[in-house]
Amino acid sequence: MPTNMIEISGIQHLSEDAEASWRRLKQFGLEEEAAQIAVLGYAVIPPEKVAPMADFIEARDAIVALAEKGGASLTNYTTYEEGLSYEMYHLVKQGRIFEKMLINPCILAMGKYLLGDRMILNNSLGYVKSRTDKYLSIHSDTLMVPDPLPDYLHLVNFTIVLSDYTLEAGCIGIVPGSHRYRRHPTVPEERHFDVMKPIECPMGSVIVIPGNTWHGAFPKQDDELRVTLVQAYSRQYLTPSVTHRIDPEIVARNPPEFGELLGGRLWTNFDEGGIELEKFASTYRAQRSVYA
Ligand SMILES: O=C(O)CCC(=O)C(=O)O
Ligand SMILES: [Fe+2]
Repeated sequence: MPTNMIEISGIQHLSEDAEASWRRLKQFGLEEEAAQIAVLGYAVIPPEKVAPMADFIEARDAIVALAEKGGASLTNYTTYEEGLSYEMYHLVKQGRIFEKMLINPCILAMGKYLLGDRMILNNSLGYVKSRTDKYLSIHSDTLMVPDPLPDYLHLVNFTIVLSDYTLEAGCIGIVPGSHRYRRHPTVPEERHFDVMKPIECPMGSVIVIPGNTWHGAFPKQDDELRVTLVQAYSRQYLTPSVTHRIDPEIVARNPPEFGELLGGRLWTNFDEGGIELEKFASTYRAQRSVYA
């Protein structure tokens, strides 16, 4: 094929993008985690690959302070739904440490491998949880998407663990291999807690939960606070859970990647002026390359 035809077909991009993705994974020492995701459907990235402990402490303290300010301790850190934590929404708008975590290079390397280079922010959540005898029922995070789920991912949840996760402390449970089912659990399966594996890991770990993988959480049997920061990213076509409307000053003080995660490269949502051709043309590549 003449070179220009190869370019048009996108095959050239696919191989370049795949190589670039692999280089990025290697740069952060994430080869084993990538293999775990392929085989088991999840991975736990150890703290030292992600960020200095001071960043995790800062994020933990910021979340606990927000929870306190919101009156969480008055309700003993419960929210309306069985098994859910006290939740705080759109943290990216609520502190510099959350801005920093959004663009954490190690998380982005793994995210872009799983979701393509044009991934966007889907959700930014804080959880604080205290003692509870309730499980969080088993589900997959590709909410609102009917079965069968595709082989590639729409969405990935990066759960940043900000207190030590143990079974007693009510850690997340994952059903290893469940990503292969490519469907949501049925209603009875949502309560098959005996197949959930407890994900025990120290503060600062990042649990990668691809959107096809079934997970829930165990009852919390101690009185320590469980603290979690969740950053979910998705491919560019999935409607984000949180708004991308954000103070332009926040975008301006961060590297360009930050604005891109908040929709800066999307060609959709245009007005009377119509399509911005450059954004459209470069987006087109994504349909030929899962890494684009
Ligand atoms: O941290 C947990 O308890 C699990 C929450 C969950 O399912 C999620 O973040 O998607
Ligand atoms: Fe979930």
